Amino acid sequence: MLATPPATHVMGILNLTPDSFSDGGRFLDPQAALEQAQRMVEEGATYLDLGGESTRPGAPAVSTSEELRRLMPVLETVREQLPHTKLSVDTSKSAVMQAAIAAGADMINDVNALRAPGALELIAASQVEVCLMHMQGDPRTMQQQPHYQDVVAQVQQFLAQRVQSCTQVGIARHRLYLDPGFGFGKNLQHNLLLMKHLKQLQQPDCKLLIGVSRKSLIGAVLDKPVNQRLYGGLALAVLAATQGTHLIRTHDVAPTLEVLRMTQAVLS
Ligand code: 8Y7
Repeated sequence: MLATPPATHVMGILNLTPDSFSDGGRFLDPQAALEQAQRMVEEGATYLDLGGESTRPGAPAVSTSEELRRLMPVLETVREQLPHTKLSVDTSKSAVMQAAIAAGADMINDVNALRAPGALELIAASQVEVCLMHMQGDPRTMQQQPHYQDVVAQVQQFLAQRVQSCTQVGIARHRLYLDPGFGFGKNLQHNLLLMKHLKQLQQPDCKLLIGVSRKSLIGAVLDKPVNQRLYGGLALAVLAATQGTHLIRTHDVAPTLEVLRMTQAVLS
């Protein structure tokens, strides 16, 4: 018998890198970002993830000042206009975390799992939730030669160690989301194994978060370009939900919620 999984919620992606919202490629328009944020909330997103640092494979690093310049006007506008939506900020930099928390962010989504100097202590001194994501290598080089003896066991061990580092500084487990980091230093086989065995990544009192929206693992299986990966992503959302995932990070809020509601109607 399948145990009733916890309800799965959706986190809408609000990308603030210049290729997404641009005005001559130099200014990010908070009003355009707000409209997309409002659209995703109307579609049923409970969280929004705001990111000013591109973490795509091969993407160049962004300075702290540039990241803040992209993020803060949008965060302040969205915070004011959507007071009941949980706002997550996608960053690995302690200075950006601190500014985001001061501006009312509810969550820090860190693809580097709080490994920057000062990050753990800063989060411990706050009340925010955190996503700890696994990545092998760094965004510039991670897809060059991903290698594991046992990808599921190694990702599980990494996440367990990061949970321990968090609890040691006083960050309670219920504030933590764990994420295997699909596509972050993983080849297709690694990604498929992690999805098949997602449940093994659970840690007591922590939640699971996954992000697979439009990613290349879908493209590789289905031979589809990035704008035709929705159905593949929905299949992965169902597989994640049946393994107890609490939060799914996606560009496609409405269709993801539709498959989750149908899945939960059967499982509950
Ligand atoms: C993920 C993510 C990205 C993910 C978490 C993309 C920022 C690449 N992917 N954060 N960020 N999990 N927690 O294609 O899988 O969205 S960026």
